[in-house]
Amino acid sequence: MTEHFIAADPYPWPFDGALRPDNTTLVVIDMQTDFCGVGGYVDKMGYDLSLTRAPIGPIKSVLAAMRAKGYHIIHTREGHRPDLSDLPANKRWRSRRIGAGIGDPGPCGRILVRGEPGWEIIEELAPLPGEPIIDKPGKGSFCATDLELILRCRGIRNIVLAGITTDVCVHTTMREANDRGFECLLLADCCGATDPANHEHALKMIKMQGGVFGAVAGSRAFIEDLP
Ligand code: C5J
Repeated sequence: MTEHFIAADPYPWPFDGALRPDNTTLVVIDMQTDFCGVGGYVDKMGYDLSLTRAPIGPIKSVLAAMRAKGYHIIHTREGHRPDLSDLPANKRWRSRRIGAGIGDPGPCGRILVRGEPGWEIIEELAPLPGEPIIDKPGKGSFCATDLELILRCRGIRNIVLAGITTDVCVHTTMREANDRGFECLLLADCCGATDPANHEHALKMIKMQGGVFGAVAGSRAFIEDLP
């Protein structure tokens, strides 16, 4: 079978050139109002929204390119049940310390609670019918979800990661996926963190040890190289 590679750092991705629409998915992580919209969780914590909004345009372009070529697309949302039965006490306590208590009322409804306006994926990146949405109570997309089952059922082994935040939910998901044997590529300009240095350091961590968690590419090179 023909081999295809994306120009990536620290190695052309995927490692074996087995890149096809049937075995590869984009996972768009937590592009919710709570993480990049006015009045959401990240805004309530006082962070600069331009950092978590920066990837919206690049993700839009990658979504269009991958949808056009028939690749799998999966979305995730971080959030908790309305009765907060899946919210660990320490997670709630920490969020309240910084003035954005998970489960408490805010300008976009109860913060990080399923079904509330702030928890919704932003309109610009709305999932299309048929694209699975993974609801996760934690930072990693594999913990307490059916993501791995869906990937295995579809025969997916390559994962392209986009979304927010680079250093928290995207990185945790990449590490979880890597340990399960998935071949991962993070698109640098399709991610953003609440701190620019954390974003850069998160990228550097991936590239150590020959690509300890996978590889990193830019969306433009990715779209150009995508078979
Ligand atoms: C955070 C996330 N940062 N989606 N969640 O709490 O990265």
